[in-house]
Amino acid sequence: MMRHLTGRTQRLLALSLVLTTNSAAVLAAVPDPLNTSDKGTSVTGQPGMETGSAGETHQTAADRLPTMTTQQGMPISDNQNSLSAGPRGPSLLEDHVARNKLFSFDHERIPERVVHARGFGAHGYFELEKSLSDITRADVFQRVGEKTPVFVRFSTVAGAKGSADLARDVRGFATKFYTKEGNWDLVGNNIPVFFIQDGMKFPDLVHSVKEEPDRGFPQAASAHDNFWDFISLTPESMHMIMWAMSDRAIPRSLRFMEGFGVHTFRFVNAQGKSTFVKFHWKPKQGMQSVLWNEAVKINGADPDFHRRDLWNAIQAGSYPEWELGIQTFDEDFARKFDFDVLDATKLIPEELVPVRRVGRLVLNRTVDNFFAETEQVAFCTQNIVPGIDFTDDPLLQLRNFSYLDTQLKRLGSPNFHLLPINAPKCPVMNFMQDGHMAMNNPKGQINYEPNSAGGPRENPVSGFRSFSQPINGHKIRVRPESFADHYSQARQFYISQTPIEQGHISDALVFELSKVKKSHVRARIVGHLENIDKDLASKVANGLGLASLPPAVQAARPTRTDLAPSTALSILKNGPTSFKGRHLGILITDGVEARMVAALKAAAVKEGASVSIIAPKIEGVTASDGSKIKADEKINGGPSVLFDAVAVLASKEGALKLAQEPSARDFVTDAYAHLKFVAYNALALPLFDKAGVTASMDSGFIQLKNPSDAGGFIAACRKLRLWAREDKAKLPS
Ligand code: HDE
Repeated sequence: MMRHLTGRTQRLLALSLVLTTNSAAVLAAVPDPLNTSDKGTSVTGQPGMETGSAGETHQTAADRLPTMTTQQGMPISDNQNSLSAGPRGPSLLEDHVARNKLFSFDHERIPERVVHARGFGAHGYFELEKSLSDITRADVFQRVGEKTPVFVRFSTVAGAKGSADLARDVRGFATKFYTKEGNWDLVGNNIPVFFIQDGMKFPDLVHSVKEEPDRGFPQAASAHDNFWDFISLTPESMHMIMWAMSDRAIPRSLRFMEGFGVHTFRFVNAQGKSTFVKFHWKPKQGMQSVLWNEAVKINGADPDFHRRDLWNAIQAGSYPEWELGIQTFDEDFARKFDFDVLDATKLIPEELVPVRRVGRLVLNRTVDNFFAETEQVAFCTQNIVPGIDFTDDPLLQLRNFSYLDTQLKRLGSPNFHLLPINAPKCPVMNFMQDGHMAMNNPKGQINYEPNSAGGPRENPVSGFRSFSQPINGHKIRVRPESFADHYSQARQFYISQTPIEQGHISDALVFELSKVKKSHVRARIVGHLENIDKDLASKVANGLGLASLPPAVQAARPTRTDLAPSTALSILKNGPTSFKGRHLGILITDGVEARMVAALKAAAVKEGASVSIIAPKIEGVTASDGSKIKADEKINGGPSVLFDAVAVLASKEGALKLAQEPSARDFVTDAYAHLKFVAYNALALPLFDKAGVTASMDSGFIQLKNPSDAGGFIAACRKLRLWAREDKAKLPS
């Protein structure tokens, strides 16, 4: 019926309908479709386009808005209706305007990354705090106080681009340093070791963890037959499995996790001397993870939990920071070390080689456009700079081929380095030219070197020179003997954990293996665990319901029991001492005491935490003094799993109503089960009664009698969880 109307007439009609059918108050809340000054609705990104200014009438705003064009710049008269033969006739192929629009739309996607598809990036800087000029000539490590721009992309590995953030998975931690001598990409993970020793096995590892090919599921989950079958036949992965089954694989926030370069790299100084180096990122916010039961629920409540958290923190000016740490050592140490420094399934305990903090990474700017930056960023391990070099780690060597190859496929052009997110911020000068989407072509007659005209020349002094490493050997396919110990460091990791963390590892193994249908695979994994720790193997066997322990898997090397526990490997032994950067959820009802809410909020903010108000209705509540308190979430959209600590402040009537609401009862039962600190006022107790937690209320439940009690509650929250509750809050394993 509206086919004959132009777009503008349609909009005006829609507006007049709103005007005639709604009260003025309702209309005020309806976003003005023509006022593009509203955040998020502006038409920008095209040269010469400006947004309208607020306060104009609809008609004049529409008249003065910039004219929409095709990609060729031709003005468009109608963006609502395609060209057809008569009002009800077929569409005409001649409609170059509609075809131009659909053409662009049809190509909006590029191939998602095969691994690390789901990611989230942010800009920031790296500031050098200690000069490393004695051990590396890398420009980024010369001048204390100098800031180098960076882009960091965090990711999960196994899931597709649209998968949930809290999968049990390794997190990617990839940093692009835009240095004055070229881009350096440190493409690391939040776990310092890897599943495999040789890049040749990477496709098998990834195939095994991804969706099973006949059914296309499960996605973003290692809890299935293929993964555990592969792992059970790959003893070298056992150290990594200990990490992946630990709480490291379910971080509370991307801000609360460590990062690692994983491989041993080289620093090379001005004299050409090489020093081995391992890179670490230490979060200034401290480490924190979720519980598995919590992770599962977060994935349902907010699959974007991690990206939203990072976005919110940066938008609020609470910029996450990491310290860059380095472990450096020479050939002598490498020779004496119990394991091969080229083996990416091994780490060097911090107790043996301390981590030296040399600078800080600050993330202070979210992206302007997710696709242009986070999706199109192309990390390549072979992007190194003078002063940094590779080692012969066979995983790293194959990565150096794979990343460039992958970017060509994903971005479709050898000129992907010209995209702003990938372009170096220092001069780029060479005679490379042409190709897909070439934008920087040489000017003039000369495009070769040597030439008699001038132009860029190689520079043997400042240019990149590979470390002059002697190489000799037979051409062979073999795994070195020095890579053969697969269990000793897995054991060291396990015994370095607190009993609570050890319990989480065995629980995770039981959970994952219980999803495996093939019993011989389950048994084989237990056989590996016996080589790591007998008690762990028994716990898992018991959790799976095995009648007896299966035979231990034959080990290539016996497990060493003389490796000392390393404190640095535990999250809980290194926990933060503040509630800073954490998130408090306050559930309130009509009739709440406004002073109490305000005091709690103020105490949290003073600590550096953020606060969300949850209420039965999104418009908020009317407090006992008649004031209005706005809500950030409606109760069923703001479950307690989204917060680090919670409070329930209710009136008598409000609490009785909440007690009838399943999501309000879950709010408190989950807070209890997830060992959170919970503040409440006495009138809120009927909710706790109905939820069945009153009898279990322990020292983690803190009653607020007066507003002055708020500070004490926030101080208690610094512990993040009441671990002592865990044994009572779950089924004994
Ligand atoms: Fe990757 N990896 N990887 N990887 N990796 C990719 O590159 C690959 C490995 C890591 O946010 C891919 O652009 C091979 C170790 C991160 O964009 C691909 C091998 C570590 C990211 C690829 C490894 C990583 C990737 C997929 C074994 C930790 C995300 C799309 C030889 C040190 C970067 C892409 C981002 C991404 C290949 C092993 C970390 C296919 C062949 C070990 C953080 O090229």
